[in-house]
Amino acid sequence: MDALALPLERYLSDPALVPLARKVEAGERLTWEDGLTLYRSPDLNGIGAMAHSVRLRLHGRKAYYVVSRRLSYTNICYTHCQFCAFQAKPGDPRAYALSADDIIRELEKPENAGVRELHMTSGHNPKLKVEYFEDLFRRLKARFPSIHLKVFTMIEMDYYARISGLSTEAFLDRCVAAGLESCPGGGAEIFDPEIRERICVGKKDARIWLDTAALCHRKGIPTNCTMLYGHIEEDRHRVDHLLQLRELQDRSRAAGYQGFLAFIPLAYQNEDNELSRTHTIHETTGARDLREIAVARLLLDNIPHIKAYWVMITPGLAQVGLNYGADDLDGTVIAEEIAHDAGAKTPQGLSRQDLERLIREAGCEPLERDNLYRVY
Ligand code: V47
Repeated sequence: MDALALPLERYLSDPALVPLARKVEAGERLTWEDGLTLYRSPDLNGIGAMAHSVRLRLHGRKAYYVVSRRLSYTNICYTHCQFCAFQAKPGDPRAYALSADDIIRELEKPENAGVRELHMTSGHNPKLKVEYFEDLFRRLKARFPSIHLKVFTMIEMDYYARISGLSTEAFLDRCVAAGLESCPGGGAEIFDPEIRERICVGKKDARIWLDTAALCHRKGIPTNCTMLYGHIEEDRHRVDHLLQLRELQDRSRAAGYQGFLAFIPLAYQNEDNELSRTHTIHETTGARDLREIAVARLLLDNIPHIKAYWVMITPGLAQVGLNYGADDLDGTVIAEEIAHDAGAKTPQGLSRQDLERLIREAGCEPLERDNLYRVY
């Protein structure tokens, strides 16, 4: 069954959702107020059904995954994000910075055979300049030509350009010439300035994140986008964040660029970080995580893919997310640090077989993809 029987109203128990269901059915865009209604309605299954109908319209029962490897070239970070347990200051016994040789040696290990995407995000380490990245990317591409290089959050790109004494555009051009192919969606957190000031004081603001993403899109570099939820933000901050992403995607698309490929809701992991030491913040719950996936599918009508990131919400819930608006389980991951340092209890990686079983048991068709969603 590749469509839900209409009208969508039949799946709702909350009358406040009926006008939204009519818009979803007609392919009309949801508004700011609709976003708040989605966050406040008790009818999670109704919201899930609406999101699932959009997902079925866009992707049928296809569910994507990628054979990927996470790798952070350094955890040394001069920015102070209160939610982050991964960062280390120089002198900290945990602090590290990997050379190109270290990274190549790591990727040569047998467990990385078959990796098609190298996803690298890291700290803001003032010792790493553009020459480090050019050398790294060139050598990686020479040694592993078929591995796609997906590197830098928008905030990292801005940081490494500045400390290299370059404009972001010049930095990006040099990295692309050396082999950079796309960018992950991290670093967005929550765009609202007051919340940002409280969870990542001093981190570059929403404008920098959005402008850098727009620049990547203009240069033909696709990016992803994220939102960190489940800490001290409120419903209105999440609606605002999602609509700012939608607005940028409208502009990138209108100018003929691919823009954002996927949105990933990131559930706040609350261990070993300053934010959870200074505030009482409970782990997100399954209902909360499913709602984020569904709301994203409904509001982000111009972003093709929604990922259910099993590392942060567990493989079982990510699997359910495939029926709540998500069409992508991200990937094998292999060695994740950022969420696990902050308390994630999920496995370090999943095999291709694990991912395919999760997808099939959710009633979907597993498809191994590359970074641009071309199927192998
Ligand atoms: O940038 C940091 C966030 C991001 C915590 O693009 C935290 O395909 C939760 O960007 N709890 C890294 N989140 C992860 C990321 C990502 C993940 C999956 C897929 C893609 C993609 C991108 O994680 C960071 C930051 O925003 N983060 N600390 C924490 N305690």
